[in-house]
Amino acid sequence: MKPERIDLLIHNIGQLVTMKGSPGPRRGAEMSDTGTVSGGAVAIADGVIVAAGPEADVRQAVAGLRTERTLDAEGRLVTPGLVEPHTHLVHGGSREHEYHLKLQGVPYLDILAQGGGILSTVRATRAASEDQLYEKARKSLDLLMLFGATTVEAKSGYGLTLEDELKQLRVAKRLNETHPVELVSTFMGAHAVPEEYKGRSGEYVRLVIEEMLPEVKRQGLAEYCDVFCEHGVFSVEESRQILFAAKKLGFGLKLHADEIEPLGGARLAAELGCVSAEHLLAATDEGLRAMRDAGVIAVCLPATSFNLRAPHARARDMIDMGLAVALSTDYNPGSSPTESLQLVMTLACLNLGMTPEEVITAMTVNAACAIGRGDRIGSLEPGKQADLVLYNADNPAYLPYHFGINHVDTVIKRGEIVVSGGQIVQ
Ligand code: IZC
Ligand code: ZN
Repeated sequence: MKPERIDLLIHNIGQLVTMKGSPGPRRGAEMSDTGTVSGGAVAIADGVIVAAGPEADVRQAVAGLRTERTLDAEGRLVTPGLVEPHTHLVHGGSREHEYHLKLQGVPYLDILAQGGGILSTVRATRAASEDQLYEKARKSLDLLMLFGATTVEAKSGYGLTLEDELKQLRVAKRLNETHPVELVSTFMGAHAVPEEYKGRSGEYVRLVIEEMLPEVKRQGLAEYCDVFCEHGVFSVEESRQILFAAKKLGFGLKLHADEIEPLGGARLAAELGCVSAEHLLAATDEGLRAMRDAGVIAVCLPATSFNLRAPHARARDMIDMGLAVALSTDYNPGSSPTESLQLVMTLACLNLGMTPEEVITAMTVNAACAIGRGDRIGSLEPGKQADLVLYNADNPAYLPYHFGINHVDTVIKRGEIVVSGGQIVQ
């Protein structure tokens, strides 16, 4: 339906990355097609895109309509709002007290096995009030937004009791209601075996399946269920049981798969019809082919590999095999304490062998599909939500190239300017 007026017309855009075309996700060679036009404009009404493309076409499409506000992009690069499909956003405390262990070369899983790592954050999260968790997560969400994210997935998994998991999920719900960034919630009660269940993981798995999953569902606090399928954490069989139960309850499925050891997580994600599988550093060709054939999106997390000084996911091979790849910070207090998707852009180019065009695809349309939002966000096309980012850059390659700084000038969420001149609009 044609609107009666335009709320915001952004004109004089240098390069406009539209990602228009297929509903997504983009697989393999399609990931290079970003639908970029030079000399663009975007017209927005009621938080939705009315027209996006070459400025002359957009002006023609909205001719005769009153325009409430215009924004001169002054030749800047514009992309769809970045979509962050994998974070452990809500948690208490931080883990710099373990940094010296990590620097000495103590492996991530050893720190966990000694009662640190995730379990250290579990203690801090249990001890924190809901308001404290909210305040801490809000600051991180502000940073994610300042670095260009307009939608963010957030996992629980630092409570590991029913009440503490619900507490984390309620914080994510409140953030979604109060912060400009939109949140998508994932229940991850199977993130670690809590200390009080040490040596009794089977009993904890039963608690997750019989008590936590049904109650999270009853309260409508999460859309997805995720499991840390890893040596010494949850086995492939335990992961299968949890995800199978979640699927029956109507959750979408995600899986931390083959991050450190090649356990067969990729194959399990394909078997269960997960929307995405994450990490995949150790995934075999056979596992990746199974994911491709089942349409599971591969979410790569190069900041985690960088920070753990671990091997890199084979994103180049994945794309060449025809998979759809998405990218994420994996923001969490242990393996990846960063909110910068722009740092991830650089690491994806340098360490995963991706091109800047593939990186933008992986952070927009493919990331949107990895959280079930491909119909509403991830591209700039008529009818889609008006989420976009203006950068102090001329072209996509400049973003990963000039690294370690923030290029974002303006962020627009649902048609509202929420960041301007690199600052949050109060
Ligand atoms: O807190 O260490 N990998 N879970 C699985 C994490 C990293 C988060 C953490
Ligand atoms: Zn994770």
